[in-house]
Parts: sequence; structure tokens; C-alpha cells
Amino acid sequence: MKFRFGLLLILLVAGCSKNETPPASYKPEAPTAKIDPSTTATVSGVVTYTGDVPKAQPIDMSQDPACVLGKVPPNFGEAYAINKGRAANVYVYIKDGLGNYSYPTPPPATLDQKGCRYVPHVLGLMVGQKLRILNSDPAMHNIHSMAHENDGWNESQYPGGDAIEKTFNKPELMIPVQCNNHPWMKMYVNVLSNPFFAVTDAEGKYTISGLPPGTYTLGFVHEKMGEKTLKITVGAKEHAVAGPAFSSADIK
Ligand SMILES: [Cu+2]
Repeated sequence: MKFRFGLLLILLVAGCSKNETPPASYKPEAPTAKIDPSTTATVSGVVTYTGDVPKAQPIDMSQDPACVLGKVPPNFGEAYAINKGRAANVYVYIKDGLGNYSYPTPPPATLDQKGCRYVPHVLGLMVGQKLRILNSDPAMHNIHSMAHENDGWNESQYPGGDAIEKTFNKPELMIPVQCNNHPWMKMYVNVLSNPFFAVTDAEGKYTISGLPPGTYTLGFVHEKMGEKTLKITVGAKEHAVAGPAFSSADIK
């Protein structure tokens, strides 16, 4: 009997030492993996739109003569940048599926004020990445960030004034930024905890590269049509193609 008890104990100990899988709820805080650059994958695509495109709203900039200098009216709003069934200014990001990797902070991004508009209209940043705000106009601007998760701010910038530098410390999507001097000026900042994001160009195209192989949920966010998601799987060095179709029914 004594022998049998001893054997049972040994088996139990052996069983425990094999069990190295952490419970599902375990989430390490520090990055645990590095991306192997020799295996990275790419996802790209086109964001399409079907249905009637809402009429672009004309903008009257005449309240500030510095905004109409050299301008040929009329000006139009940027809410629906849709051309030949393709949607620009859609923020694309990895919503889910990434491991716990560490990423270098990307170089500073630029937001310019040009012709009393924001350039670009939709911008992506990684947490901690510097945003340099420029004023290329002969007009005085007032940049007002209305963040919820991050600190909000509200600062004036003289014509050709020094760049204003800001960073965002928490992930937050579609942070409205507007100019208190020119009510038509509005743009959106998106902050992500990883560098895998893009904004669709004038042809509705985007590319996200440098991804570790895996299965991901991609998010596609538009300021007026909300978010659509798509699931993709990419193996090492593979290239996946994915793009959602928005339509007039998505307009909120
Ligand atoms: Cu302004």
C-alpha cells in the first residue's frame, strides 16, 4: 500500500509541472513578444459606398477675410468624401486579435491648417506619438480637442506661429477637433495602442503592413456612417485583401 501511495504522489507532481498554460483571464501588462520582421504580413483593400451620396454642404468663409484670400468659391464640407463609389477618410485599424507586442513609437505626425481647413481631415496616432500642429494660413486659428479619455485642450495659434505639440496617452477613436474661430473647421484624431492603422485615401484605398501573422478583426470607422468590422487571417508574409461596403442606409 505504501508503494502505491508514493507512486500516486509522483504522478500528481508530474501532472502539475506540465500545466503551464495560464488561465484565460490572464493578461500580462508588460509586452511579452517581439514581432519577427521576417514573417510580417500586409492587409489592404478598398472601402466602397453604394447609394445616393448626401449633397456636400457649401461653406461660407467670408466671416474671415484671411480665409478667402485667393479662394475660388464655393467651398464644400468634407463629411462625405465619396468619389465613384469609394469612400475616403475612413479610419481603418486592428480592433482585435493582436498579441502583447512592444512597438517603437512612430515619428511625429503633422496636422496642418491650410485654407482654413484641417489637413488631413482624419488622422491616426499611436499612444505617445507626437502630433505637430501647424498654421500655414494668414488667419488666426483656435484648436480645440474634445477628447473624453484623453485630456482636452483649447489653444490659439497665430498665423505662421510656432508648431503646437501634443501627445495622447490613451486609446480613443474619433476625437473631434474643431476651430473656435471658424465653425466649419472640424477633423478627427484616432489614437491606438499599436501602430496598425491607416486612413483611406481619395480612392478609398488603405494599406496596413508589418503585421505579425494571425487572425484579426479590422475596424472601419466613418464620421457619419459609424463602424463596420471584418475578420481576416494572414499567415507569414501573406497579403490579405479586405474592404467593407458602406451604403446610404448606414448614414446616422
Ligand atoms: Cu480656424
